[in-house]
Amino acid sequence: MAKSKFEYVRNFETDDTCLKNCYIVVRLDGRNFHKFAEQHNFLKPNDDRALGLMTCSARSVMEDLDDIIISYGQSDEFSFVFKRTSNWFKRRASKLMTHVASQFSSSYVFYWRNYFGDQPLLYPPGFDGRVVLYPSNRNLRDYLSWRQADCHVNNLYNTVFWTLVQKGGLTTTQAEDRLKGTLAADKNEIMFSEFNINYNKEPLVHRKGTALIWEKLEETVTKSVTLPNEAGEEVLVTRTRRRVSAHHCDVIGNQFWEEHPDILEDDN
Ligand code: DGT
Ligand code: MG
Ligand code: MG
Ligand code: MG
Ligand code: MG
Repeated sequence: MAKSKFEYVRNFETDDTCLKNCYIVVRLDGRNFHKFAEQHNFLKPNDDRALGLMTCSARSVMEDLDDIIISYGQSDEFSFVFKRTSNWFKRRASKLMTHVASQFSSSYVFYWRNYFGDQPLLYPPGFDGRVVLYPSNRNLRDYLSWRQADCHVNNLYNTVFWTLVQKGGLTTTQAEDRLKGTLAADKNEIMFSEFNINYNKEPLVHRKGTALIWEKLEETVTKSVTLPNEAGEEVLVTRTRRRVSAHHCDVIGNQFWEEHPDILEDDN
């Protein structure tokens, strides 16, 4: 069929193919969640309903899209890592990012009630997305370490800040002044000596965030087979299923990566 004279407009599309051999990371972040959290009465500093819904939505992204090997989330953000050999949507950055963002956003709304019950969703939340390429395992691990370090720094600050306000009776301005210039050790000390809180015993999900990975499960089931002209027979069948599992642990050190050697592909 002859091409229409309009066909040339296709050439205005730009090539956004992600460089080969690189891990493709898509990071989403809630739009204006400071306000969203206030308006939906999120508990401070951590609302487990909100964190649960984020993780549930990330799970839906991993299960419904191809080639995501690990994802990591904290606060109002989640990062999704596509395997370096992925050829999903010909590695087009805009396709990958928009599929992740839309699947995540629609899941967030779809599953809202499961986590927030009677708290109504007052307006449609949005998430921004970006794509970053990491060419080596070291770079990818450093990326995830960076996000987990961010989780730690923010959670330590928020935990002591809201303790000073909620338990210590300070105003938010007073708590801010009190924490100005303090180091991590000072914050730990304030919580321990004044409120008898050992920060290291605070929930791991708040201190470490959430890593989602694929876990292999060996499943043995009995299956009845009927061969032609024979009586039915019960046989044991072993099959491998995979499912997404959540981990609230350190991803900065080596242990996690040694325990899950399948996540990263070799650098060479
Ligand atoms: P943005 O990302 O530039 O559109 O603006 P925000 O407001 O989303 O800022 P961001 O992403 O830097 O910070 C995340 C906000 O979400 C932060 O203000 C606190 C809020 N948030 C996240 N998780 C929780 C939670 O569990 N409880 C409460 N109270 N707030 C939370
Ligand atoms: Mg921001
Ligand atoms: Mg945000
Ligand atoms: Mg954020
Ligand atoms: Mg289409």
